[in-house]
Amino acid sequence: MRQFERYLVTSALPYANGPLHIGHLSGAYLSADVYVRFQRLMAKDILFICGSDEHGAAITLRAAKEGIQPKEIIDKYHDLFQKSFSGMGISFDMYHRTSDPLHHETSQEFFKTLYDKGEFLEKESEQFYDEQANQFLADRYITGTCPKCQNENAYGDQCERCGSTLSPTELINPKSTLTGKTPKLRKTSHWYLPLDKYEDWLRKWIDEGIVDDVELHDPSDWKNHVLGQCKSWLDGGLQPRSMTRDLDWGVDVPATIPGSDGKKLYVWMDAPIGYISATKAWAKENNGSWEEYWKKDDSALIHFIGKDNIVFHCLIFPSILKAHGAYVLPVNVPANQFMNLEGDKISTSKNWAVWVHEYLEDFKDKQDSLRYALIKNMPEQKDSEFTWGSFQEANNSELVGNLANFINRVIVLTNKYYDGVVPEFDEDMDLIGPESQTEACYHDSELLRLFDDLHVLCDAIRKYDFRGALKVLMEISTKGNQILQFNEPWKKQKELPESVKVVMNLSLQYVTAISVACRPFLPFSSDKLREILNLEPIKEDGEFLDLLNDLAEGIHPLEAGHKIGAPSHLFTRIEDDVIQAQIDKLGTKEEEMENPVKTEIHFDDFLKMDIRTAQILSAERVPKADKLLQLEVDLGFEKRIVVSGIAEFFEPEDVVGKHVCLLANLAPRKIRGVESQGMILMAEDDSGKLSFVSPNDGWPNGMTIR
Ligand code: B3M
Ligand code: ZN
Repeated sequence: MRQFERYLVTSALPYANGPLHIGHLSGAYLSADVYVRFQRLMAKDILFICGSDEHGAAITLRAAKEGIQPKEIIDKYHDLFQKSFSGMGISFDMYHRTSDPLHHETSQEFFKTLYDKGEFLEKESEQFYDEQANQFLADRYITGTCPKCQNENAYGDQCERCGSTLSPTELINPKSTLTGKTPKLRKTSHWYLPLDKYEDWLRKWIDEGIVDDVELHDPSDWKNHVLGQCKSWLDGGLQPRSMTRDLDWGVDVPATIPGSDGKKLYVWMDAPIGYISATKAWAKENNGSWEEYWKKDDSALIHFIGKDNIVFHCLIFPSILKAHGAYVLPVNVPANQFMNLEGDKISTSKNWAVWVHEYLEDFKDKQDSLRYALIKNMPEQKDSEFTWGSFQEANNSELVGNLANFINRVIVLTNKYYDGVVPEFDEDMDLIGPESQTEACYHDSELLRLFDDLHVLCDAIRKYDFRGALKVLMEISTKGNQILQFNEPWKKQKELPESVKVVMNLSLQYVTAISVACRPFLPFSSDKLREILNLEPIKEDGEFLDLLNDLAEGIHPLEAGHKIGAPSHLFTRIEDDVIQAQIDKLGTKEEEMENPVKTEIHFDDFLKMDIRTAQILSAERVPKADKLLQLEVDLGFEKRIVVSGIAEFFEPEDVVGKHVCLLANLAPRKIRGVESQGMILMAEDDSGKLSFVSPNDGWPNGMTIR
């Protein structure tokens, strides 16, 4: 493996148009966080960069639907993202946003450089234009019938029913989502990146890791599914791809470029440049150099993403970087596949998701339980599945039953036998061991075994095998439990106190090692554990490396004589009812209306109703009926008696003279002996309070309302 002086790790910039769910976490964020925390613990120079992706048609479309400005949407989600990420312990060095002026400048500079170098093709094409809304329509702004499966609600870029990739002109009966009108084709001109021209070097880079005769990375370090996707794109032949759009939200094409009017950068051109802008923002705040990370060839750029972003990070963005020049290319793109939920795809529209901000509210202080379950099940090589049942099982049997149980036993016994002071022991004394254990087992040899296990853990993380690494961590805890189980200090303390000291000292070394080794996965628990051990909190500044060096030199990570703290539970059980409540929540809409709109009717149904303006002439209570008023109303052409259930809210004298709307052709019916000839229309609020629906004063009675 090549040696690098510094690392720049990026996680895909989430679209600021909806909250984060566990699929996001397990894809691009937790994986990167484990990796970055680990490298910090190994004293590496590493930067962790992310931010909100605030451009793109999905955001403008949603704003248009809700009748608000894109800014309101991006602000809301940018804020929520920051809370969700920090709540889950995702330890970015910089979380930026693409609406920031620094990003606009940076991506414009990129565009201008590519333009000046003649890298773009300028091409005219015909695109759909909404003449009423006066704008070109992005693919997502057009719906119509899918030519493949006849789904009537296919989008201009994709049919969600049959999964086909479409182009807007393929849709049968296309409609603008803005106005519902049929859009017209109109000529427009855009700048294209000639990806076909880059095919050769891209192929050599993907297949061999070599660009311009320099070996940049070893392709065998890359995940198979990532290489597979890249190769299939390359084998299919790359096409020039438009890098601009006719939109009113996004980064402007630099004004100095002729024809830039009304043109914005394609969101997939600007978003990855967001990684660079974010690094610049970090450098500004920290007095650092962003260029070292992006331009020195001993810097490792690593993109953590989900599999749907592979083509952008492995083919398009590298092409942009190379076309610009002076930038490094990624040494790896360890994309994850997708995580499903309870047997189905995660779906925002169906609310089939575990939302991160809701989890944080429902499971206070249990961030590590979710981190654990998601890492354990990370879709590293293939799609995986999250179920609440397996989450509960992982928490209760593994975190509580194995990890917390081991630690708690060691801490409780140390406090009990030695008043919390780490015991000295006789180096030559072997462990007690079970009857069946034939080989003598010494403290030192056990620590060497721990050292080996920790090495395996480190190697797994370096290979982006986070599931494997987490498994090793749990095996270390299992071994700790076995040491206790074999040696049974609680039985031997009376007759063999010197042997018990060996066992307890060794167990304490294990617990100390775990406080460091669990850090990348379970940072919150690592903090707690350091407190329980009465050790310095971990600053992620080379502590893992120190631990390995100590063990290699025979130095005990926890010195005899050190006084630890009191026991406290690292993890607690999660009960069935809590899990059931989460399962019940799936697929239900939080903001479901209490009073949903009734099933649709046809205009003819509506026309059957004869609603007229009228005025109340007199009113009196109906005897022995608290809710009813008997009203005489004037319809202009005739007078009628109407019984109305409004007496709880209005006194008779309040309503005389009121202008009202009357359903005039409702079949008459007898109420408390009085024949009611129509119905007054009232508006009702959530609490059941009524108010009149009144035409303006001065309007004649008997007019038709429709
Ligand atoms: N926002 C797409 C996504 O969230 C996109 C990633 C940008 S990374 C530069 O899937
Ligand atoms: Zn279809």
